[in-house]
Amino acid sequence: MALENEMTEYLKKPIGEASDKELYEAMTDLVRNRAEAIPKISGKKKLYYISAEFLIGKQLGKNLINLGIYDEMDRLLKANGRNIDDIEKQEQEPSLGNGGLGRLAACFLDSIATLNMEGDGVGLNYHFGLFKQQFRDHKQYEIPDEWLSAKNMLKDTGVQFPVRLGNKTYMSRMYDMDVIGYKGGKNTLHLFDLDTIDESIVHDGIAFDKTDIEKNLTLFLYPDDSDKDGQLLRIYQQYFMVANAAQLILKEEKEKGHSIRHLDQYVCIQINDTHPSLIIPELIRLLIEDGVPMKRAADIVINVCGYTNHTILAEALEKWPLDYLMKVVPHLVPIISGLDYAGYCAFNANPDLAIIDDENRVHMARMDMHFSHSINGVAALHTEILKHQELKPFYNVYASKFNNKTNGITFRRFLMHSNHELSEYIDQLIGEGWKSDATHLEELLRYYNDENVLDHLVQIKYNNKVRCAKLIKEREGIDVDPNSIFDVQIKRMHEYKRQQMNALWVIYKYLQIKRGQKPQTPVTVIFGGKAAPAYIMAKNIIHLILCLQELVNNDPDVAPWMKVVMITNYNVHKAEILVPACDISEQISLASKEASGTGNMKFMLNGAITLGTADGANVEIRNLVGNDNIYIFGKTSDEVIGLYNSRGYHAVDYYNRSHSIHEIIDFITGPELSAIGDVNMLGALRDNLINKDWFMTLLDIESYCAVKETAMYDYENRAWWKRKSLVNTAKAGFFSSDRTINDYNWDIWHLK
Ligand code: 26Q
Repeated sequence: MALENEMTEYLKKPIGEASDKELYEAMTDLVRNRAEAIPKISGKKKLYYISAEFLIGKQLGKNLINLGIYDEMDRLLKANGRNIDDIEKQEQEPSLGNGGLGRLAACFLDSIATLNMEGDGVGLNYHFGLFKQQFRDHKQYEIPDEWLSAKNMLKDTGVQFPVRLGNKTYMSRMYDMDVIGYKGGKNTLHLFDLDTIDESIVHDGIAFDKTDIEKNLTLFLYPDDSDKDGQLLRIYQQYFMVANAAQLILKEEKEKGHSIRHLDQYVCIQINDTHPSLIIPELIRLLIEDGVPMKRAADIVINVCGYTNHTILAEALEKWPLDYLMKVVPHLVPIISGLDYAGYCAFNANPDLAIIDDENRVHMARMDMHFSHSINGVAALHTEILKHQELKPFYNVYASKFNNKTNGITFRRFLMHSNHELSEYIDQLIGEGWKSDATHLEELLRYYNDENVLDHLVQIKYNNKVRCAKLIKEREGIDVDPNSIFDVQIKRMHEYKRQQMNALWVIYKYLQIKRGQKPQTPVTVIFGGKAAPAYIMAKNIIHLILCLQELVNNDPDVAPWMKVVMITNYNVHKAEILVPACDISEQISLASKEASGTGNMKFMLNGAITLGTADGANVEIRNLVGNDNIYIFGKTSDEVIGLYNSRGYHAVDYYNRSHSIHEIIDFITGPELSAIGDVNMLGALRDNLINKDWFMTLLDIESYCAVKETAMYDYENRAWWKRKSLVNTAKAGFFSSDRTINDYNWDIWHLK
């Protein structure tokens, strides 16, 4: 009753008479005010998690859950003939991230607040976030994502800091969003912006004048950096983010009566990949300004900072030309040169450890490793590769700084919110203990031989597939059968993730069906993901998938047995509908290249079976569920690293040697697809697969097709499959981000 009164007060009319938009706005106000009343968490030490991305997803449903009023609100709305899902749909999803790195930051904020640790996020308030994806003529187009146009959780704090960019000083503005823990306290996500941003300079999709910092600085996440102006803009963004972070930290410390000279007693900073690395010279600069000697300043910063690496791909390890930094942050260049010189003296001029290389490029990750006390990878295999391959020179001199922190996901969003039915059924089976200690999910194994429970779980999966099929019909106009196998690959488009290998499997299966070899159960192959606007090959892969979608779904011989769906503008909200509906989770990166993956964990938790390579966290999933409950294929990371080192991989040999590979690859430019698509794009993709194939698709394609046959065959054995599914959910507790955050706190932050 209290909630109903509160709602009608905001609405000024009965619930049944309000529009969905009015209800959404009233509920958002209600959440904002409830959050206001929650005390801020305070502890011995405070963490600042600085990140270019916070892929936080829609806030309303998650906040209702964390406030403990989701079910009550759901009942109240139902009693008034309304549906909570329709109201949640009114929210625009904040487009502040790209993929795993940004989603991880969001899961971490949720867990930090839930565990009552004092820790805020610091990032940028991108007006158009990452672009919005559209498809036309089987190609990706990008348009601005106007996520700020609807009511949201941001608050203008009125706090402003002066930030020097180049030779001018700009005033920033800080917007805050409350981060409400599950039955816990409250922290803050701080997003910085400029008042002078001019959204009207964007034209023709997402093009704009890249030189006009005052108008463009926070327009987009990852503006195209294929030219110098784009690269300068990225450095401006990065410095703007950390200069604000530094001033916020010092302001808060001053308010608490702490001296900047004792920063390391009260503050820790986690550097999320290299994008916030300039926080290191910036803090050292501020300490020196305060009269602290350089060496002491560097030691304080080392004690404060921890660095997380998320990738071993060379192109993602940022190296900025020193003269670009000279233009953007002239006041930091003497500091960076000083830090480089200190390393030069300490390590006998070893060029592998130099921050500034002999081409005058500044290696951001190297600066992070010298001036942090902790360097972590994001899954066990990834950390081992960092230690013994990619970052070996640093491991040789800083072995004790290296540690692993296997990623995790928040079960509040990826089970309680996205799969409400399963979540409630789990409560019935084992109680609610799993919500505060996720390892309790193992108690589900008690039901390993309980056919009633297993069948109920199958029914929940089916219901989720019906909901997903509805989304696909509404958004993509494609009919899919909830009784088919849902085989799902949703993630950023990248050659190393090998969506192209899955597309080649579609061709393989298409040809089989055309020859009369039909699968026992029809299969629905679902893709979703965005390609970076300047990444030609990723766009070519999208093109192939969209052409296959058209060919396969319209071929009456094939469509009853296989459908292909490319989800438009894949985002967190769509993930929440796709993940609970999945039977087979595609995690098929080239071994050694996927640092961890976190989608793999979301699928596992929701009872999908992983089909993947021995890469990233897949290895840890296998160790937990055992070989009977996962499908692992392909070359190992040691084998792949060996092939790179010996330059022993030549895709063309695989193409020439195997009739089947030859046939599949040639199909890309054959008459069927040429009639649908762009022959230049398809030709470039085929050519790349035969002559370059940097991520060794053809190396693993045969074992991939073989294992997928096995998985589809096993799916027929329903008694077996439902047990595999149960084991996956039961063993997923390890991947709770609560566990990950406790590990960070124990080894790196020491917050409480
Ligand atoms: C770098 C230079 C220039 C422009 C852009 C970038 C850039 C942008 C985004 C580099 C990397 C990213 C994002 C990386 C990312 O999302 N990595 C993922 O992080 C997850 C969380 O740790 C892991 O699970 C994934 O394996 C990893 O791919």
